[in-house]
Amino acid sequence: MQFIDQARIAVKAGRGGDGIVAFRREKYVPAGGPSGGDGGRGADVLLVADSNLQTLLDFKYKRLFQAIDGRRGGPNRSTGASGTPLLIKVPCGTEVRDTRTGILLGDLTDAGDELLVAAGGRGGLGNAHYLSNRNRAPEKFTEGREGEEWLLRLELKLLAEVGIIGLPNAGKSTLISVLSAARPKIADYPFTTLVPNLGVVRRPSGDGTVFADIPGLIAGAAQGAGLGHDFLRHIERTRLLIHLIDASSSDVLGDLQVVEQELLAYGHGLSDRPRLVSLTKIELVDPDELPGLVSAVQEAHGGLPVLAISAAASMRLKELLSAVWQQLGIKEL
Ligand SMILES: Nc1nc2c(ncn2[C@@H]2O[C@H](COP(=O)(O)OP(=O)(O)OP(=O)(O)O)[C@@H](O)[C@H]2O)c(=O)[nH]1
Ligand SMILES: [Mg+2]
Repeated sequence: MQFIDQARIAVKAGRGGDGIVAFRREKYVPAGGPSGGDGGRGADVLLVADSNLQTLLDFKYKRLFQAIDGRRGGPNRSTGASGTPLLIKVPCGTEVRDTRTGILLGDLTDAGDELLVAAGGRGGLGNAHYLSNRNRAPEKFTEGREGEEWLLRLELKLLAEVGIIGLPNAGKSTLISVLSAARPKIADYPFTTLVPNLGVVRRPSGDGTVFADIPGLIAGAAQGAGLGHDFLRHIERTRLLIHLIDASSSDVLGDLQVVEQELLAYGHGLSDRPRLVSLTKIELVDPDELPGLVSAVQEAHGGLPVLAISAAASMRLKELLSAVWQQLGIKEL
């Protein structure tokens, strides 16, 4: 499932260096000719697609990108140094538009794709260029040109990598609201969530992974009950599911089975999709009974690890995320 991540950035290329006025000074040459060199070019700004990035999260913090200016020309016709281009890394799939007109400037699809977004200013000319028969000692030079400056809108279609599933009221929306900046509606009745909510959760490396809070699943959903069929469409492309179960439910094992059963009934390989089963709202459970409950769920879930968390009370969320990163093959720092 997709949603659009957006960022606005300002890019400014470097100004060209000025040309200079200088004259040759050599032994035995009384009046040397003009020798002022040209200014160097200002640095360009380029966007480069990088497969290590998944979201535009970084651009929420840094929005202004300025490339360096070209250097002034030197004596003896030496040209000033040009600025090294400023490369801004963006995720693969980023579309770049001019903010003012909305015109598409480019699409960085594959890793390594580059797009010039602001050209550096040309360097000015030194006086060496202005030598003529009429003027043997020109004092003329030109200034470097300003670099281009643009306001850009970056857009990226994000794929949710992690889907949060479970019965209605399990606490799915609450979980995404504490893990990300998403602010879905949360209420103590079923089917509060009718369309998925997406949130970007920061990885240990600083980049983000998209989580989707999926509408509640009920028995018969595979046949279309509740929001059944939408559900399939939403989670088909996720890589990992977090199956949330309300630990305070009167029938925790029954709740686990209902959802697991529906995954099987859906087919499309959903029941093979890696998933983390997680009991939530654990602060509502008697602490003496919790370990027994966790082992019972673990046993029913084929011995796979079961995490016990509370989104509302912020308990063991770090452990949950560690497990998510591990499952996705993302290294922790
Ligand atoms: N005590 C406690 N209550 C929680 C916790 N997480 C969620 N809740 C409450 O459980 C109720 C349902 O939470 P939601 O996050 O809306 O549940 P949901 O799974 O998104 O529900 P649907 O969208 O209807 O499928 C709300 O009243 C929440 O405040 C928790 O960790 N502890
Ligand atoms: Mg919800």
